[in-house]
Order: sequence, then C-alpha cells, then structure tokens
Amino acid sequence: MKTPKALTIAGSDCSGGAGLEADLKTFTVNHVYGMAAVTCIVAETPLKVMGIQAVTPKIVRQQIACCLEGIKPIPVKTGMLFSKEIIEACRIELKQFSSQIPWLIMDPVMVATSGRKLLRDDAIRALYRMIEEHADLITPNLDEAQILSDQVIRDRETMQKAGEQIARRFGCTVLMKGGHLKDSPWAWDYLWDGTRSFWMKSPRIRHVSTHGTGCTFSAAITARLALGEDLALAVRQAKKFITRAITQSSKLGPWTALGFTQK
Ligand code: PXL
Repeated sequence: MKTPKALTIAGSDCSGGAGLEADLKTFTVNHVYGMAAVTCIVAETPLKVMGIQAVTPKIVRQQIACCLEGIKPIPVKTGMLFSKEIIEACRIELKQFSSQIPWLIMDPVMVATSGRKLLRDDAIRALYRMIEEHADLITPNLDEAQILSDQVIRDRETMQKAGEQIARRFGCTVLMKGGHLKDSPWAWDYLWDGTRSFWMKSPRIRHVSTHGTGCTFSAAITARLALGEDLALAVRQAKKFITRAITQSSKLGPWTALGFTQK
C-alpha cells in the first residue's frame, strides 16, 4: 500500500499544540507520513514564549535536501520561518526541488497567540519574495492578512477585499482564516484562487485557547492534498478537522490542548 507523504518546514513548539509538533500529529491522524525540517526551537506554552533559538540556515537547507532528494513529488508546508537568513535558505533550497513540490502551502506565521513576534521585523521582505516565487496557497489569519494586504479587516466584506488583494499581489491562492473576526457567532474562512471563491463557516467556540489552530488548519489542508484531494475538498475537510480539534480540546494544567483525532 502506498502511504502519502508530506513535509513541514517549521519551528518546534515544545508544548505540542503548534509548530511542527501540531503538523506531524495532524499528518499522522490523517494517515499521511510526516517529515519535518526544523527552523527554530521555541520554549513556550500557549500562555507565554520563554525563548527562541534559531537553527543555522545551513542545517535547514540540509534537512530540506534530505527530505526531498530522490523522492516522488509531495506537498510541502511552511510555518514559522523566523529570520531572513532562514527564509532565504528555504527559498533557495526549495527552488532546487520545485519540480517535486506539487503544492507549497505557506502559513505566514508572524505572531504567537500569546502576542510574541515569531517573525523578525527585517524578515518581512524575504518572506514576501518567497511567497511570490514559491507559494501555491497561503493561509494567513486576519492579523497576517492585514499586513499582507495593507488593508484594515473589520468584517466579511473587508476580508474578501483583502483576500483578493493578497492573491493579486503574490500570485497565489489565499485561504484567509477568519476565526478571530470580532462580534461574529461564526468562524468564517474565505478562499479565493483568482477566479473562484467560497466561504466556509463553523460555530465559534468560545473560551478555548486558539494556540495552534492556525498551524493545524494549514497542516490538515496539506495532509488532504497529500491524500490526492483537490483544493476545494481538501480545504473543506481541513475545516472539519480543525473544528473537531477545537471542539475536542481538553484541559492540560493552565491551558487547553487541541484534540488531534480522526473522528
Ligand atoms: O501558531 C503559530 C506558531 C507557529 N509555529 C510555532 C509556534 C507558533 C505559536 O506559538 O510556536 C513554532
């Protein structure tokens, strides 16, 4: 039996709710074999970031090469890339393997739910260049979408405008994660691929930590693409997955942990 595979290029969240740990759990419960190239190590919980240690750009490139050399095409996801040096390393290495990457899903991670910056200020230009050159799909949350589009997002109408602006600017499909939209009883997400668009909604679940939901949603899209689904189906299945993960989250000491389950 052939097992689908996927690669994540991301930071490590020791508390297991976000970053490459979330990605690998999501791949596994979706029956996808997961590989991970680590960009940095984050000492954190959903409540605070204690420290960040970057990995050298050289070993980031070597990990990507090890995971992609000689293998059949697989979807690749990026998460926290942290510095311009690491982004450049990823951009250059992914170029070498572009024919083997049918889908590059970029989650433009900028800030943790706890408020700490996960992308250095001087890295934004390098990130934009990498999105322009490589991304097939980007999955910003509302804060990231405001930065990427230079627009203020207040409601569904402004979400849609910003999504279309980002797609034009970067030449890729946009899935905007609207879970943080204020005063809405629904968590709305908007997909725009340059010609087609659709909305997805789920009931908004209050009083649950949102740490890791962005990573997990994007990882679930990556997993479903690895399983061979088309983008529209992959995104819908991923929405079901993240809604279930939030619904099934459970208390772990002072915070809640997402429920990474298949059913
Ligand atoms: O949710 C964004 C995110 C991504 N990657 C890593 C993280 C976080 C949030 O804390 O730690 C490694």
